Amino acid sequence: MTEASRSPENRGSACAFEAASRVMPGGVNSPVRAFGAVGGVPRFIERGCGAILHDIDGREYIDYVGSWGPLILGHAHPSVVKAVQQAANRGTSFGAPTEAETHLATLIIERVPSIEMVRLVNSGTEAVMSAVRLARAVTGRSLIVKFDGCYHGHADALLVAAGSGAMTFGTPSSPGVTSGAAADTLVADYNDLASVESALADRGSDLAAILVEPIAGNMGLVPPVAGFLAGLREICDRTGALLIYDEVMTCFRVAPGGAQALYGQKPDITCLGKIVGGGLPLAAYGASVRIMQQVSPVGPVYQAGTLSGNPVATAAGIAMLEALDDPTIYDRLESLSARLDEGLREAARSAGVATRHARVGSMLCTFFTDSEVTNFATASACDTQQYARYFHAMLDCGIYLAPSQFECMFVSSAQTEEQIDRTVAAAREALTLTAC
Ligand code: KE4
Repeated sequence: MTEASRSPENRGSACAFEAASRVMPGGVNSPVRAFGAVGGVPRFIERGCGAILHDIDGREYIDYVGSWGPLILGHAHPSVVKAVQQAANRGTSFGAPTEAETHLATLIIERVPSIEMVRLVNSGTEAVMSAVRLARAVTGRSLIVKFDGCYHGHADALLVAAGSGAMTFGTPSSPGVTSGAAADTLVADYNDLASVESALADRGSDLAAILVEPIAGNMGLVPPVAGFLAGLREICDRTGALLIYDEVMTCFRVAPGGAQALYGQKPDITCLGKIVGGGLPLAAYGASVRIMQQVSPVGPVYQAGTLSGNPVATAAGIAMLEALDDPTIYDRLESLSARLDEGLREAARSAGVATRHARVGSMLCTFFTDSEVTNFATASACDTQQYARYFHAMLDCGIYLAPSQFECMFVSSAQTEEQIDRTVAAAREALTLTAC
């Protein structure tokens, strides 16, 4: 823990963390927020405005977490807030259909190339869990292939990590996940088609789906190498399996139509989350009409949710997607992100620190390693202790990064060139300070 984390100016967060830890596991409602990977006291946030987070000790941070991706327009975007207020004034939930859900579903279908019909749910976990169930039902098969280092939420069948070697039967990565729940999940190496082929040598006929983050964002940022996504498409076409893109993080982030639009690929089922909910609990999964007609109540695949398509969350999602129609937004995100990426690379060079950098659109990552990062094994070789020192040095400079080497930085359109330059200057100082 750095001096600043113990220092008086963080006393509020330290006290709040102690109180929270007495009533909630780890004092948080999602593990990564607890700073377990970097140590120290998580900052308790009082409010967010644009690109800035304000903590309860009165400190300000330029925010590159953006609530883990949803806040591509920054905090408290006026049109999102207004839509939420107006919706809430009409009632917060009805448990009955509303035209707003049709509106948001239509906006999604218009933007995401492979989606003809969509179901709104409450979280990315729920979207992916439902997509896997749907793929198993449509194909009548059981096996799912996922990739080591890709995260798809905390459904039992997907809390599965590779055992030894590149390809193994999934082994549960959490107590409480039974071997039965993991038995039909195979784990392959990202960017390695051969690792998928070798697993299917004698089981391809039982493959229901390949599930992939088309741009991996949960082992740091690892883009697909040339041919990887097309190769997964070919394997699915050849075996009769479905291809599921988990675009919870990437859709509307790297392009309005997500990674599938960016790379010109066509999955069978797409999972959405984060940005699509405008910062409120809303996610979705979608596919062709043929596939989605298998979902209850039209089809036999059961999936339900008390608050699915919630009117307040739906209003936020509509406002977010409509605000992203501003043709200058993605150009601004590209300009700001390129400026940041170039600055961080130069800062590492001038500090003499071995790093590798990745960027796709407004998703970026600095890996503390001297080797190329193309999968979980190479990502895992990063110096996570050096990342932790860098994280705290940046936090002390008022720069809020993800508290883990295995996450991404997200730029929002609310950031300014001045804030980007201030971030680069802080990185130069932090890298020099923590180089040893
Ligand atoms: P949620 O259930 O957290 O809404 O979404 C799960 C999920 C699914 N798919 C992808 C590609 C994801 O990145 C996520 C969630 N992302 C993490 C951070 N990388 C959320 C942060 C957290 O767990 O608190």
